[in-house]
Amino acid sequence: MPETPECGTQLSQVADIAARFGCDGDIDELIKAIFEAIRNDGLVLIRNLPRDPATLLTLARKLGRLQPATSRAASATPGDLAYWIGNLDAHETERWWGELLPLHTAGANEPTEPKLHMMLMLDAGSGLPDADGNSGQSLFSRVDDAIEELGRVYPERAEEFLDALLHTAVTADYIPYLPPRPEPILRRSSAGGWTFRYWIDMQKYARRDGWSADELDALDAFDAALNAVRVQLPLHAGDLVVVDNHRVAHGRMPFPREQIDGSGHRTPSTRRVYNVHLEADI
Ligand SMILES: O=C(O)CCC(=O)C(=O)O
Ligand SMILES: [Fe+2]
Repeated sequence: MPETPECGTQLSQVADIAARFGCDGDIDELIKAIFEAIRNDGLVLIRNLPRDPATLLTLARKLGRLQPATSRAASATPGDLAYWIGNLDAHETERWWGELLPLHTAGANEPTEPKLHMMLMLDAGSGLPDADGNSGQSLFSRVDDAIEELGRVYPERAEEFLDALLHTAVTADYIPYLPPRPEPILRRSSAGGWTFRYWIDMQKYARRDGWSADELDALDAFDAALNAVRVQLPLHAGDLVVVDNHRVAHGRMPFPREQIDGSGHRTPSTRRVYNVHLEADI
């Protein structure tokens, strides 16, 4: 994955970050630089932001139009942070807490898929890495890289695979009360590039939807390629990642469920990531 701009400053701060981008403290120049990085690389990392939900929303509103958080509290209203920020109350959903979170794109089965997905690392947790060296490192994988990899590994079948993925619909379960959205995984963007939607357990859903053996081969090959080209990025508290959610999947490695302090006292991991979804024209 190409290098991404970084900022080593506090954000009261947006101006300081702008300076780091060589933008002379002009917020509009900063936003332009972020968009350019996302257009080029699909993602951008900004370091050392205040871990403050209001600041996150301020920056988000400069980048696009906020979409309500999927996991928001039912009682939240647009004046509440919980209406816009995901993972505000919970560390993780029960199922993925401490486990590998497979690669996925945000809103892959929702009526509106955000164009931009922002993740602010609030607290990276202080547990030691597990036996395999995992401590919740973030994972990112670009659809373009996966398709290139597919061509390398399956020079004979890549075209057939891409055709299946462009045309075979799959219904990814996510939110039971939303209408199902059976659609293919791969799409061609208007500019001629690739975009995609991807959800955890996609292979299971395709099987349930009755995909043929050849179509399942295509999906298995794509999933393997997506994972083969994924990049691990250990985020620190205050790191913000903005991804083009139509081009880049995200996930994370497992992490220890408990933190152990100097005297052997165990407490649940404090690891916590906020997320925000945006519509944006980039
Ligand atoms: O816990 C994480 O690092 C990522 C969680 C996630 O997928 C999200 O916030 O959208
Ligand atoms: Fe996610």
